[in-house]
Amino acid sequence: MKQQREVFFFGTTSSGKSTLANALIGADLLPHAVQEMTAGLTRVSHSRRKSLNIAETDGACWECGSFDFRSPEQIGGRLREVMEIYHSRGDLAPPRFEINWPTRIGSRIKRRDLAISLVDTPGVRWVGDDRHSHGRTEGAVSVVVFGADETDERKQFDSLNLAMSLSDNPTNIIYVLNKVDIFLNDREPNASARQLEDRLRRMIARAESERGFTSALNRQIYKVSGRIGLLASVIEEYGGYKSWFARIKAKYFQRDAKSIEAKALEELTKYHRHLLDSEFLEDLPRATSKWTLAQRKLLVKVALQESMIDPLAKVILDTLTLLEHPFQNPRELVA
Ligand SMILES: Nc1nc2c(ncn2[C@@H]2O[C@H](COP(=O)(O)OP(=O)(O)OP(=O)(O)O)[C@@H](O)[C@H]2O)c(=O)[nH]1
Ligand SMILES: [Mg+2]
Repeated sequence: MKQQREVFFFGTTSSGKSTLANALIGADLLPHAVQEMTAGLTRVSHSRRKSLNIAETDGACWECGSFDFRSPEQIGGRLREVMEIYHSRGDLAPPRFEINWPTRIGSRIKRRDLAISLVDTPGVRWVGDDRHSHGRTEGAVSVVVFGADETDERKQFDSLNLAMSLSDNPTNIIYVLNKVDIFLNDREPNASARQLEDRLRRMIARAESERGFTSALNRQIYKVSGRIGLLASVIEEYGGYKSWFARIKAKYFQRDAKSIEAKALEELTKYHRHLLDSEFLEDLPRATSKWTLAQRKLLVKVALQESMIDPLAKVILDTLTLLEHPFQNPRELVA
């Protein structure tokens, strides 16, 4: 029997929770949008099978039950439809989705007795927003996502408090500063990100001390770009870049692989001037459709590195594994 371990995503609306979860999944499954998007809870469990189940919730006026959907478009499209109906009505119980999917992060788990689920939540929308009735996150890892473009500090503090109040142990919370790509145009991108990071670190310390946690640890804040990570991991998967076997799988077994790869590549090229050396840029044809496989592979490799998605996946998996050995956990030793 596998032990199921959950990873919850918290944060203010539009901080990029769904985009980041998608990047760790390696597919564009969870709907994301400029305006408030996610409604209800969506659990994505790592599995070799692909499926979608929509739970019967109070007043649900959408089709519930199991769907034999295999492509990210089908699943993401259905989630979006249901979430839009829910937002437009306002009087219904929030929907609940269960997805099985072969996730990028889950495929890195070597142990056969451990299984991972990612749980996407709706954002904290206003100060005091308490629509989160999903209960405590005991025995789970919580990822608190801060958007680098968020200006409302009180809302950020509220989302932080929510994650802390639902968690049984502050060492199981991972802090992420997302959208750091917005600093790419700055003269000193690292300095801009560091300033924000310092402010957030002070905010975390304040929230911890208000809860009576006497933390001796300097909380780490992981800087990522969910957007770049999502695009790069989707291209890698649907272009079959990892091996000849992956290329055959993409070509013959993944629906719409070619168009999914092309769409993500087109999007990613918006960033390529920041990612690639000028020498390399000179040789690149203007149209992405004319790029060679080697050129596409290089862009994806650099984008994945810059996005810091895989190092974040490692931190999440390390934290999940530590949950089983509480006495290796520094918090438990000093408590
Ligand atoms: N530049 C940039 N934009 C991002 C990044 N991640 C997400 N976004 C954008 O931010 C907006 C919100 O992203 P979502 O993933 O929907 O955010 P969310 O936190 O899930 O939002 P709710 O579900 O509504 O709470 C979308 O327009 C995304 O494209 C990123 O790393 N960089
Ligand atoms: Mg969302």
